[in-house]
Amino acid sequence: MMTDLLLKYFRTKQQQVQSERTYDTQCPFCSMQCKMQVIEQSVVTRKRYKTIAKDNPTSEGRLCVKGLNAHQHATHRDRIKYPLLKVNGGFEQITWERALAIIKEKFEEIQKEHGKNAVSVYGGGSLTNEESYLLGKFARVTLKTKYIDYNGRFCMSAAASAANQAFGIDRGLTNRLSEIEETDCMILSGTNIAECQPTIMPYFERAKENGTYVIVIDPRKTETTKLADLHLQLKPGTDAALVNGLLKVLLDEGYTDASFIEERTKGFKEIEQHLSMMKLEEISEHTGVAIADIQKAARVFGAKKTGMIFTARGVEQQTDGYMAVRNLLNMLMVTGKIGKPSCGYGAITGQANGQGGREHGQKADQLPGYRSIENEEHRAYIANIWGIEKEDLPRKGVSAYEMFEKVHEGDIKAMFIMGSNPIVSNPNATYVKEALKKLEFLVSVDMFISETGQLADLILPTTSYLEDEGTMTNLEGRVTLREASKEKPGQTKHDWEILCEISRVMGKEKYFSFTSAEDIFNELRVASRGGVADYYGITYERIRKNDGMFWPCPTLEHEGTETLFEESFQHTDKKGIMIVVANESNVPKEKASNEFPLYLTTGRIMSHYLTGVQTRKSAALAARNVESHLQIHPETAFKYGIRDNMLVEIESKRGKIEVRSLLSNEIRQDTVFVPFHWADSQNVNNLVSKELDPTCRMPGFKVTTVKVKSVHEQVNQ
Ligand SMILES: Nc1nc2c(c(=O)[nH]1)N[C@H]1C(S)=C(S)[C@@H](COP(=O)(O)OP(=O)(O)OC[C@H]3O[C@@H](n4cnc5c(=O)[nH]c(N)nc54)[C@H](O)[C@@H]3O)O[C@H]1N2
Ligand SMILES: Nc1nc2c(c(=O)[nH]1)N[C@H]1C(S)=C(S)[C@@H](COP(=O)(O)OP(=O)(O)OC[C@H]3O[C@@H](n4cnc5c(=O)[nH]c(N)nc54)[C@H](O)[C@@H]3O)O[C@H]1N2
Ligand code: SF4
Ligand SMILES: [Mo]
Repeated sequence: MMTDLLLKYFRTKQQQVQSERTYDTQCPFCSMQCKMQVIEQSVVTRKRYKTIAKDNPTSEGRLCVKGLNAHQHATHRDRIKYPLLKVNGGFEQITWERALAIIKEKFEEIQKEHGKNAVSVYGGGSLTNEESYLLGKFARVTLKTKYIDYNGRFCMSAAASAANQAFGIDRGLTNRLSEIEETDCMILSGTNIAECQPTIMPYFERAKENGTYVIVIDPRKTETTKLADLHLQLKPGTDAALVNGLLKVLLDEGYTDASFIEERTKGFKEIEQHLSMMKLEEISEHTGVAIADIQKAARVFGAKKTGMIFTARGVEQQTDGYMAVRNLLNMLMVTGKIGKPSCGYGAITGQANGQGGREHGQKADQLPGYRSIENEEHRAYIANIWGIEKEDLPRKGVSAYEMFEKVHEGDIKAMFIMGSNPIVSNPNATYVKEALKKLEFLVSVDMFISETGQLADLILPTTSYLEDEGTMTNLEGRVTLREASKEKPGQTKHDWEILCEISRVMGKEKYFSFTSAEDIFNELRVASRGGVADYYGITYERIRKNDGMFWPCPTLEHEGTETLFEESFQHTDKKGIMIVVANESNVPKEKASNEFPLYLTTGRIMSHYLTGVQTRKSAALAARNVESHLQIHPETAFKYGIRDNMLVEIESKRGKIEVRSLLSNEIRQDTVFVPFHWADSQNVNNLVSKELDPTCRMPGFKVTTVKVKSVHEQVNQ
């Protein structure tokens, strides 16, 4: 009796929390950048974590399942905590001193033999603004290479180029989130917000409650398309043509805003002429959308007083993604539904810092503040801030995927990757893997040994969203401050510290003498001053005080700009530019054939994030989906002898993968869908073609033609 009581007493004692600490931070995943608090409880020798939401103006105190479980990867035992060197095919722990010495030696040796451009840099949209800025500076000042690009090329490049060309500025949302609730009509094209930015949903749900008419364009039914009053379930890759159909109805039936077109835009005449030759029958045939539905969508959008258009990767990740988005922007301009309350455009940004990461210089052709590396004035301004000669600034390089072509061609011999897993995220992945193997020296800076890391010669351990402080710019264009304060695990270093230390050993210390993220931000502010993405008036103190600040914000007195284009567009003549868009891409898309009869489209599911390196480590998230799947219509499955939950081989011209079938009525019969969160034999990018959009260099992730067969049958044959 006594022993039982004693045991009980000790057990309760053990279970008691010995101490509790809290860390305020932001979710590391999507562009909503939900604010959160991670609670760490120490119980005897073990630590337990849980995440709770924190109120803020964007996510209004909500978190989705990924955010709630993000601590599971950040505190996972697989986090790398020391520099790792590849020795005889395995990794050995080494000191930072040795790692830095190796980097210096290899980079210098390769550059001496093959020129400065033989070393390349590859960044990512998870990096803070400070780190994105510094990575660009590191490439241009420390390495003096022109070869730098980042994973945002696969993410925001089509929408960004389209908005830049049409409006003169690329900021995800042109107006406030709250205006969504008040708009009369909206078009959601190729965006699955319910699974990809779940905490934004209440804005759209409230719009529905207020009577907003919702038109969605997606080849699949998703949680998002449930919002729809009208779903245009088009054939993948035919958005540009579909929008021509919508425009044609708008023009033919007089839904245009003549005074807006006249006063605020250019290019209408050419569009009018172009559309006069088009036939709705042909568009309907090409897109698979009924004429009546095209007419209905156009008539409702045209007739309503206010309207907004949202796009994401469905319409953008195409070899004519730039043009397809331009056509949707044409629609806003002909109807005068931009620059007014509850009217506007939203490119739903993807990654945590997908917005800020595309503004401050990790792009091949870009300098901070959205400046151009080919513009002499811009070069002079940045060279002056950096204290170098303008002539020493490299020129523009090539896009992310094209860097791997340069590796195959022998121009690039080394690569420094910070925050990306290109083997899984690039199209034509087998070719990319071969390129990475070909490199003389590959460095991966990551929290984990990713699939790309496995091929690296050196892996440098970085910090996570719990430890690394810095600013991020969310999907609204609001600059937020991630006040991460947890102590760094093991010998990890922040990305910005790593860049400073490599620059130091390579003799460039004076350009990288930063002691904090805020220090870097203060240089970024000046570097961005006068640029399109002007952050000069934003300081850490002002961000804290105002719950984030919108750019452009040119002075310390300026309040920040929530709504764009109220008076004029950003081009020097203040006009918005419309252009004629062809029904079909200049870069031909694959067409279903006898050999490859189905369209494959790729994308995301709720519980995993991008190449899955982080979310596959989280027990709670992995449990929801342990492996990839092929979403296929039951009739199509029947035709190919595929039953539910069966291993299926999917083959394109470029390769094969094997995933399990998931029969579903929610997809077109000529189309299948596979998420891209898994690697190796489930890496769907082994199937995707290398063709790029000629304007923005976006790959066509959303259309590949494939054949499918059950693996089981094959064995029996
Ligand atoms: N859960 C989760 N959330 C995420 C991410 C994640 O990996 N997982 N990633 C983040 C990032 S980086 C990004 S970029 C965003 C992406 O967010 P989204 O772009 O919304 O996500 P996707 O699943 O890639 O594609 C969206 C939709 O496009 C549809 N689609 C496919 N082909 C076509 C087409 O030809 N035309 C049209 N109109 N639609 C088509 C798909 O059926 C899909 O429903 O999500 C962010 N949020
Ligand atoms: N088929 C197909 N392919 C696609 C897409 C698609 O829809 N279909 N979408 C594309 C899109 S939109 C995107 S954004 C890309 C993304 O593709 P990737 O760039 O490969 O993105 P992640 O999977 O996030 O890889 C990030 C890596 O960086 C690490 N990491 C995370 N945070 C940090 C950090 O702060 N610092 C450092 N140093 N490392 C960090 C992670 O552990 C992970 O290994 O994929 C693209 N590829
Ligand atoms: S994944 Fe996006 S919506 Fe979900 S908690 Fe993180 S930031 Fe918020
Ligand atoms: Mo993305």
